[in-house]
Amino acid sequence: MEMNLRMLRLALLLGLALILSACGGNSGGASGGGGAASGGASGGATTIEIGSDGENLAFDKTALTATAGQQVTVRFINNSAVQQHNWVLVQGGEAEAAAVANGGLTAGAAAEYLPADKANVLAHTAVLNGGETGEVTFTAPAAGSYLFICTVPGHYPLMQGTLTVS
Ligand SMILES: [Cu+2]
Repeated sequence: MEMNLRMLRLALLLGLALILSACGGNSGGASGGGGAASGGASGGATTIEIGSDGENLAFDKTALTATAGQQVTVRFINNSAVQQHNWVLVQGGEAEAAAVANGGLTAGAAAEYLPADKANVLAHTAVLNGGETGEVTFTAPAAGSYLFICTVPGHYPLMQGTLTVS
């Protein structure tokens, strides 16, 4: 019985995947494998991949999405050969993000360029050297817009993006 249900669920997922790949649209957001109304609880876990944009001081994606309460893993790939980067998700707006970046600057490399006061740091990877990949898993916060930044000195003004939680 349990086996049949599993197979049925798998078949449904495969069917959904086929439909999604067939129509190519992405209107539903990026909740990987969640399934629209069938899942019940707050959407399945999802993994988001993001990188730095080569040697530019930029992320290769500036818009990410998640569902409130969803378990999110961000896999951040430092595509630069020489620059260090991190990925830091901030609670608040531009002012809070600037404060986190400035606090990180003051705290320095030994503190992973993170401020002493982490009240507005929702999630962060380690500081990654060129070519490294780091992951952080967190629970998506309440619906809203959240800035993500790199706090390696001098990068914050250019390395920003928005996580939209719905
Ligand atoms: Cu950076």
